[in-house]
Amino acid sequence: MKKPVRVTITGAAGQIGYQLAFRIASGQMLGKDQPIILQLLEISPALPALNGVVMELEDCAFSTLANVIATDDANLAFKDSDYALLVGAMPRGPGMERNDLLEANAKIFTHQGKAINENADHQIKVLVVGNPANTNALIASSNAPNINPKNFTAMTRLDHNRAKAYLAKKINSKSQDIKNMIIWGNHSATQYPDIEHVKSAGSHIKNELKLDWLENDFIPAIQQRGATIIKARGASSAASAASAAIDHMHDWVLGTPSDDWVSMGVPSDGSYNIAPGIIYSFPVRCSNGSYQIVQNLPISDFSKKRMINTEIELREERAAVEDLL
Ligand code: NAX
Repeated sequence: MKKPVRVTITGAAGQIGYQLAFRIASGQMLGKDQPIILQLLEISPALPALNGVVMELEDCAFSTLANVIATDDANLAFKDSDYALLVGAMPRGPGMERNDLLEANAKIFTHQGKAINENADHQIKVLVVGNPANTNALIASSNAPNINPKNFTAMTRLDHNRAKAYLAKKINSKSQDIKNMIIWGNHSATQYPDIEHVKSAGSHIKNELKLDWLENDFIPAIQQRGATIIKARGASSAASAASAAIDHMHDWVLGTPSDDWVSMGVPSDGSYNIAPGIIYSFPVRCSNGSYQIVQNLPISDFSKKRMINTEIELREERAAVEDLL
């Protein structure tokens, strides 16, 4: 067994947190040989519920779970943390405009960015799940000057996984045989799920798909999948979101297969002419605990237009919270 690592989950008593805590504690994120100390953060009114989660974690008797800390103090929750999954966020309430949501969450992610800066291990890897995920990640990063901005990422892996599954169904393949999917941009309805580089069992699939299906079925279905699930379930995606968060962290730490890449929201470095200063989803390859944006992919005019559209939304989100950066 290795030395234990500390994993912080915020919003740990919420829907996604309830899935994540058990899967991480049982070794599904970092491996069965990696002991975990879970550091769970909630707001004060949710502490009784969080204590219930802690009791259930104990009752699982996971061999990989070394300790659990449950708290409403961000400084304690991020103390010496090696990995953080920032899930807790303010949901969009009735009558709330997009900018109200941005502002409410900006406060949470400013506070947590500072707590990470002051308490966490400086090599910490951070995944932001709470929405608006890309801009929340930017705010947290801006408030953590001691941590490399590359270590703050946002989750578009759920969109990536959804797109693979949707394509596999369409062409009668298996999700695991669909490679080189890309989600560009924001985790929002402007995201661009790009199939132009996708291969199934080693062959490009672009020519098997009609433009009409792409434009009027596939792209809107992936962009709206979250809303479709809310309509069906009466609650937003939780198990699939937790699963995607685990995939994101697993691949970042342990690497991507040599014949594939994944989508991650990461600070733009100007690749593909996307403006630096925003957190934008790119195709990335991971190895030795770091990621690199896949370079030099040919981009069609069809794609370019959609990549710019989602970039514009992220720049607008950034402008709305500029004073916090
Ligand atoms: P829930 O409302 O079930 O849980 C959120 C939890 O966060 C609650 O228990 C709440 O008490 C806690 N919380 C609120 N403010 C906090 C703070 N300042 N510190 C610590 N905890 C805090 O929501 P859930 O369904 O778990 O979703 C969580 C977030 O994930 C939402 O923002 C949601 O929009 C977002 N999602 C993001 C996805 C993505 O792909 N990036 C997909 C799934 C999900 O919709």
